[in-house]
Amino acid sequence: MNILFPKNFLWGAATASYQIEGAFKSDGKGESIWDRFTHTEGKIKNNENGDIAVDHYNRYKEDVKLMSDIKMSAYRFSLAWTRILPEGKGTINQKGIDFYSQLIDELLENNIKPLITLYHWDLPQKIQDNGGWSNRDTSNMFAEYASIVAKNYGDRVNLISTFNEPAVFTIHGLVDGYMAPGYADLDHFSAAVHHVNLAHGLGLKAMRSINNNLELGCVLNLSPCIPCSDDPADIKGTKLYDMYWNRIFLDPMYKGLYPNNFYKNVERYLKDADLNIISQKNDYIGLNHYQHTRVKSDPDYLLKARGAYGNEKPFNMENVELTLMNWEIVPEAYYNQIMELKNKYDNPVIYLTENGCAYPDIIENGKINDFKRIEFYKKYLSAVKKSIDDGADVRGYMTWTLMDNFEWALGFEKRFGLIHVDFETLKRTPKESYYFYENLIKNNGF
Ligand code: GCO
Repeated sequence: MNILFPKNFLWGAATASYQIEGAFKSDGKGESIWDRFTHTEGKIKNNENGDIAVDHYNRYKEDVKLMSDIKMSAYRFSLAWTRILPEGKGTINQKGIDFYSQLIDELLENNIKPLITLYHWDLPQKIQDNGGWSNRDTSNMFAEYASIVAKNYGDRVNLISTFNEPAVFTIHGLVDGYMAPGYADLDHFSAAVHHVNLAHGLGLKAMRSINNNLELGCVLNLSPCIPCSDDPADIKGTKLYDMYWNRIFLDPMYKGLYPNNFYKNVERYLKDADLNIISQKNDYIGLNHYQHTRVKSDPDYLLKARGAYGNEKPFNMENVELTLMNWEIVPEAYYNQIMELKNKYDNPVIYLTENGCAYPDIIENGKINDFKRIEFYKKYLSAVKKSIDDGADVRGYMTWTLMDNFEWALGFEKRFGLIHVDFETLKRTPKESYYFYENLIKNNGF
């Protein structure tokens, strides 16, 4: 063994409410945009949906036990806004509050630190009906929701992220329509970008006014963008792509400014104090990272974003190893991304909130020998270790994901879990990578 991590490094897994919980209208839960979107014919591969997902709502104890059996020290999960506030605002649904309260207690009893994400894409449909993120009121509603979370769980949970991957849900939700709510409307998109940023700032403020001990930040998916060739057009396209995918949330939140070329799009939505509210001090950055992005000059660069999600493989080079998502395996990009945050964003505390890979794992003789996933983890964790050695303040690693689950527009086909789930019976079976993770945790390295 030669790769050792710092003492007290957090080892965990990440999930998201819509992808695992199911129970889509149990115990008073309201409708979210993902309920609506998946129930619309033709939006999701094989018309699948998360109505049942992997039934974590009813099986959370079993799932926590699986984490505790290998001594995970952290678990990152998101709350469904519509369980807590079925209509997005107004009356609180006590049963929703209770569900997450029980989950948190179960985690704490098992020495697993809970990390909450407030918003992993499942906006209350009622709020969407009033314009969703294009409406400035939504930012205030988000802050109200955040304060309810801080009041109810802040005594037991101190790490809270406002959003998961705002670039993904705004671009895919409002530019190419590939994800909920499924629009292609650039004005809606620009307004949404600003209001999500604002909601982040207002959310931080609201939570801090309730509890000053919380550690707060945002989870961003960042990926170094590299041009496909030295053609100046490709180089220019890459800058643009980088702006949309990496900077329009990171820079306002962590630097207090919009990229110059984007400013004109949001100017009309900006009010005086907004940028100060948005850029108030974050306690950490949550980094989700899967691959780097190769960019070709393309006037439809934003619409082509879908390719980066894994539906097509337009920009991959030949002879590069790919995962089932058609994502390239490039651990150096992970190292570079972490170091960029260290060097250009003021050496922040970093939690690695997602990293992982999909493979077509199958059970053979009762075993799932996902050795490719183990190799992936070894490579990516070596990159993490190198970044720590080079001074990055990385405090923990959450693998995506605990167990196979509903992969958004791609339905149930792409398996990312350490634990295999039979989507018919919902039986959980640990893969070999789960046992690799067990040893990793035990040795604090590999
Ligand atoms: C995202 C999300 C996860 C995904 C994972 C694999 O990045 O899209 O945070 O919900 O399932 O990244 O695609």
